[in-house]
Amino acid sequence: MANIFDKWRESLAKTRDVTFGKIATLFGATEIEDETWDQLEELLIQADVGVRTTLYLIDTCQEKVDELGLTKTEQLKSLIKSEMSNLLIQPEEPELNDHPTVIMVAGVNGSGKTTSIGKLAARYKRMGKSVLLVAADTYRAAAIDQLEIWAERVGVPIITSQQGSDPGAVTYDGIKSAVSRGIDVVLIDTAGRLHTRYNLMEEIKKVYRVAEKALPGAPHHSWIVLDTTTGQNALQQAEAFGKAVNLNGAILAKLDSSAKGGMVFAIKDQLGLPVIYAGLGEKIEDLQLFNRDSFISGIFD
Ligand SMILES: Nc1nc2c(ncn2[C@@H]2O[C@H](COP(=O)(O)OP(=O)(O)OP(=O)(O)O)[C@@H](O)[C@H]2O)c(=O)[nH]1
Ligand SMILES: [Mg+2]
Repeated sequence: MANIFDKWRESLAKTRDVTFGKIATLFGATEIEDETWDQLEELLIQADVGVRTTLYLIDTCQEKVDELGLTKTEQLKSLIKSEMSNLLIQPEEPELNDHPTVIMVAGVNGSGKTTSIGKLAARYKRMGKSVLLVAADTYRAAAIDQLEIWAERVGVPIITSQQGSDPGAVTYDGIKSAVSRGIDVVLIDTAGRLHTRYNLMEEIKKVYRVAEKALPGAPHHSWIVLDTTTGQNALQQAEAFGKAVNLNGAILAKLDSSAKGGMVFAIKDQLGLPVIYAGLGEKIEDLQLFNRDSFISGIFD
């Protein structure tokens, strides 16, 4: 366990050093003053927590400070940590009980979809599940190659089609193939698309409809991959994808290379989505179940 904790700490170094570490220095043996709240507000916004979530946190903490009669900033520190923790959901490993369980992965260009799928395939395989990858990013030949490399590396089968072909068709074939082969988990890699491009968002809706046609109830999970380095922008992306398709979770990629880990707090607060997995590095085992406690202590301490 110590290992996992260290890994989170190490991956959160940028977020801690650039932003939350400064918040931690506000807390000491001093008295809570008006200025403390102003500084806290400013630092939370700088930390990509987002204006709405920041104001919510400040309000809630101010109320509790009055209610409990707290006077010292060090008391405020544990209060804010626990209120921040309340903004996060501790996820459990998603249920993979449907045979097959179809998981659709979407997001903007370069957010980390294909890499996250490769890591998820390895994770589920380690859990004893049979996994099939579907290359529904048919825009670029390189995208298909990239997923093929992951399939080979992890040792799982893959369904592909020609570059430029219909992403719905390969999705359909992939799910049908998984059903007939008795596969446990199907991971569908979709093309990166800007959430502002109408046609591309219509296309992903179609891919979802095809999945449902291939297997009623599919996709069982639909996750958006958010690049943590984009901070608050990622929220607008998630909102737009959520309007197009029925998302039930987020994967936070590149937490290790971002100073903007504060955006995590807004995901549940503003979008109602749980963060299920987090990318803590480049290695195959670096996609981990989001850990609320490790996250909070990793950014502050
Ligand atoms: N450090 C780090 N790098 C990551 C992580 N996840 C993805 N990357 C890197 O981010 C880059 C883009 O990842 P991809 O998986 O290709 O992203 P994508 O969303 O599939 O991209 P498109 O298919 O082009 O839309 C690659 O260089 C990955 O190695 C992570 O958790 N940590
Ligand atoms: Mg990709």
